[in-house]
Amino acid sequence: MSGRMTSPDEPLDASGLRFAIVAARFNHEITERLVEGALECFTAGGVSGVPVEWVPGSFELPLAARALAETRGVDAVVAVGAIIRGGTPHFDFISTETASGLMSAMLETGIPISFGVLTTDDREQADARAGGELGNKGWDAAATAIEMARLMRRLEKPDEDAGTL
Ligand code: DLZ
Repeated sequence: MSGRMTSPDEPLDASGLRFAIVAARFNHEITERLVEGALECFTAGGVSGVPVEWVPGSFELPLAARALAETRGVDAVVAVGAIIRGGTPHFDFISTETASGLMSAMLETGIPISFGVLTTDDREQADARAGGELGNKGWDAAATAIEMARLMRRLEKPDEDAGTL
């Protein structure tokens, strides 16, 4: 499965870092592929055995992401979901609250939480971004988590950072 790699200046090196994934079961045919992409990215970065916790839908992601960030000693969390527009205003409520809830959880905990949540008009657009012709946004979210974890390690522990990170 292919995805965007980080820039040449930012190698995909997750060694020594810890991560967790929280994923929404709603639209699971999509989110399972996003989780797969995220796990492949972590493996490519040198980290295996990243735990995956499931919640019912994207609306539940912020609370669970926050709990993971606070209790698991992780350097970053990846939140995965697929919000697909239907015929009601549900889409707008869920996508807005999910994004703002994840941002609040990230700022309140100080732990990076990357936004691996698709917000698409239809299933076709979601398929394209979950291992289809537009790559895998789960991979991208994991790459972002790695980059942000490295950055936070560098900013918070500059002395330990002189070597590899
Ligand atoms: C209810 C609902 C709807 C209509 N659509 C989605 C969606 O496209 N993607 C998603 O992740 N979750 C959806 N949900 C479920 C809500 O996120 C949430 O789980 C329920 O409203 C219960 O709080």
